[in-house]
Amino acid sequence: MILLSDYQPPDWRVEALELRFELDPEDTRAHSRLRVRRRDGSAPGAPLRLHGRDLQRLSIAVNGAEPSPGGCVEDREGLLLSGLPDVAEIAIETRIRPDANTALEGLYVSGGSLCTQCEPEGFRRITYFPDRPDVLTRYRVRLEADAARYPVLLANGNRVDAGSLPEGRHYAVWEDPFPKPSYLFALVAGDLACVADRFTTRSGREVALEIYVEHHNRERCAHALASLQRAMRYDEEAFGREYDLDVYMIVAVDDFNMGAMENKGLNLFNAKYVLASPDTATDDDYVHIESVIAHEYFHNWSGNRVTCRDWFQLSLKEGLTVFRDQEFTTDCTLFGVKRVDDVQRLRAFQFPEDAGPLAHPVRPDRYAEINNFYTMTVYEKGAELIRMLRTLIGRDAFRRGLDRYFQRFDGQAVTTDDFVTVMAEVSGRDLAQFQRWYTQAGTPQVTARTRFDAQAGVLQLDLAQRTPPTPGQHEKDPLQVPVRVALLGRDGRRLSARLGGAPEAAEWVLELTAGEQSFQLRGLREPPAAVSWLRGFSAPVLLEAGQGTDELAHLVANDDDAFARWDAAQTLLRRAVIARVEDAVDPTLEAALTTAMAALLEDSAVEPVLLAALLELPAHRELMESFERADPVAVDQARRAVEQSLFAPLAERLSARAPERARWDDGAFTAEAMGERRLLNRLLAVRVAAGAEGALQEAARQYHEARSQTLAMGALAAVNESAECVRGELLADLEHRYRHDPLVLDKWFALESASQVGDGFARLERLLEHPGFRWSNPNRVRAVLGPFMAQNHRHFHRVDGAGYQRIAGYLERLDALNPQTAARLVIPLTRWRRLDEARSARMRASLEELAGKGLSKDLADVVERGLA
Ligand code: HT7
Ligand code: ZN
Repeated sequence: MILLSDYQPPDWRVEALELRFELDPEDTRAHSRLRVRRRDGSAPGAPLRLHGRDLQRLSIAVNGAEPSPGGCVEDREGLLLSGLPDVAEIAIETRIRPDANTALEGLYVSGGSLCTQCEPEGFRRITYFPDRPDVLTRYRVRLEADAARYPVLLANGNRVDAGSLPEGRHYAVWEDPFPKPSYLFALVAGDLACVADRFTTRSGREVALEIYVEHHNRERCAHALASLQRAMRYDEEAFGREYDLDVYMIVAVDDFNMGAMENKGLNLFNAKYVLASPDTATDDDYVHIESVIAHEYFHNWSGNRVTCRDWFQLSLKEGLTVFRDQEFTTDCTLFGVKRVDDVQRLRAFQFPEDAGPLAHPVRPDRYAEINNFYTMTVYEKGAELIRMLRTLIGRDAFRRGLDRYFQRFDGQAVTTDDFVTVMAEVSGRDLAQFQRWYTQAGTPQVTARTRFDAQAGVLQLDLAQRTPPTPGQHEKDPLQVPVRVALLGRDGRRLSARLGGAPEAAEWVLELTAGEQSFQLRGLREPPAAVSWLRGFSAPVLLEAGQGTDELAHLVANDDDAFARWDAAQTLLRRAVIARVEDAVDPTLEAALTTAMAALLEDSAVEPVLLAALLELPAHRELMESFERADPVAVDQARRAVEQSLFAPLAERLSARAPERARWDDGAFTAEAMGERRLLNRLLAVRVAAGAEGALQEAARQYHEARSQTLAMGALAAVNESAECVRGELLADLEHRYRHDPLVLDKWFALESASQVGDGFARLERLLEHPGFRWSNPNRVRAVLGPFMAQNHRHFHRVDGAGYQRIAGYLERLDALNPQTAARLVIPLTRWRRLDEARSARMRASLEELAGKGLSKDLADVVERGLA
């Protein structure tokens, strides 16, 4: 177990690093030359730790001589060199086999290319080095390879030399002028097409932009390139950050464990987040590509120029960069509905994590395997903390704080405390209590009640907070929670009032800091008809305000805050589903919901994209969190029953509100067109779910006539739970058309594995035998196993436990190839505590059985925490 409290600064600095690679998939030689210097103040005689994993060491020399056996000791971590002078030059030659590397960490083969993934600890699989983020150095890298097989040779920084070598080989030399930690190192060698453009920074520097893909994909890069240019401009305008090298390169690879990687000047991307054309990518894909491209680009400052001191500080770069990419997508692409999408994701994925056995603070204080801490908590909750800081200190101070942070810590490896300290400095606020958000796990539960004194014109708001215990943290302290509120009058407009001594306003941020606290809004001339709570989702909490159906319906009809309006609808919908799960159908509530939805469908002022979100029921994953224990199949059925009962009476209105399909079916990447398509698809799905007459035929027509993939996929998603033959026909057509296009085929895999109709086990087996499926490709494995566990409740949660057993068997097999992917996919099996007793016991048994199988460190870590 690695503990934050054990952190010690490095004893040695690496002043410079030269690397020379003789690249070959079966036998790569890495020659490394490090100049190291004992750090001032380090313990006298402290040895130098060089991490290394699965390396074949061919030679090592210290200042030109082989070290004595006692001076160079090999252990589980790598090499320990002792007796070194204060300055030394270390030369090491290692041999690695990229073609045998199925873990996809370090140097490996994808398609015909050689590529690397070093974050967090992949560099130690390439060569011996102090592989920790607080050791920064300058890299000079020479790549040598067969010229015909690998015409493109890339590494970080700027290319300073290139040329031919005997026997058909060639070389390129790259220098990165910015000191960096080893996790940001990258190299690529391959036969790739380059799609290029330029960007002129605001200070007039010319930057070459280059995207490298397999030759047949060169037509699918335009969106990624345009996204990069938008992100670069946005970072200058919104955050004052400019790019710093002569070239910015992105390489798309098929085999990749995650979304993308921000290596300095040379990003590596999962091809899924680069390639797009209207017929092969949906609007959601376009939006994701844009946001991942932006995210990796933004890391150039938040992560690369200012990096993390240790891996406990991961949220320093990830939380801040997610916040930055969310702002970008809000301002440039999705506007108001972006917050709704983000909160939906947070509630469906981060809240369950924070309430389960894998809960951990945004800044964890211990880990067994750091790969397992790239979580929704570190990323998404981390971004919420940054957002709350901005709410608390104000936009201007926050922006000044960011400038000061980047300036003060440029070229350094720092902590989340350093970040908050700067924000406290620029704002003059005491943020000591705020720091608890970083150290305390769990989602705070906030309750809110109001009392109106009509005579005095005062509304009293009583708030209370409580954070439930999480693994290893039983007692919780109160947090600083910014609760943004407004009041709506009977006419639906906001009311003005005064909070404390502040001037009259129509929106307030209540700062809840104690366990229980009251606030008064004064000067009200009429009783508020509704309280709009937690506007913009001002804090990542579960808020329960005890509002009645009428008050919530008033918010659904009138609230001018998109999030709060949507949230009011979600509260009503959630209540309706919970009532059905508890066998207590609430006809009054369902009728009120139908009336509210009917009014929304008639209201032309509601933007299509928001209307689509308002018509959506809370996700199954989120609903499961409403119960201590639940039968997931029953929750799914209740959810579908509510959808059916709610929308069946609205069939005509739903058709009447549908945007004109032909007009919007062009794949245009504009907020307006994407909003119309989202509404089209939502209305179709709702009509199919409600059993509206002709809806299935309409879906088939939409699929066959679609020019954009958004509408084709919308039609398929709508029919995927239908037992009628139309489902089979459409899916067969998709498979037939795209069986040679892996990214589209993944969508077919996902639809097939998610569907609860027919024999889901037999179908799953067939998918795993499909010629397009490979156990060695994470995208394929995720596409087949992920939706089965997340959506195919009838099969995954079969009462006899057959679904759990099957998945455990697959994961054991996957673990032998790719531990990181196996460790992520096992997470649904750790949720056994939340299931009804029969399923709970069976899921736990499958997890226990898996635990006894001699697993990788990655998978064992999640399984053990899941069982604890
Ligand atoms: N920093 C990169 C992410 C990364 C990652 C993500 C999940 C699992 C393991 C990982 N190793 C590196 C990309 C990013 O956040 O921008
Ligand atoms: Zn990131």
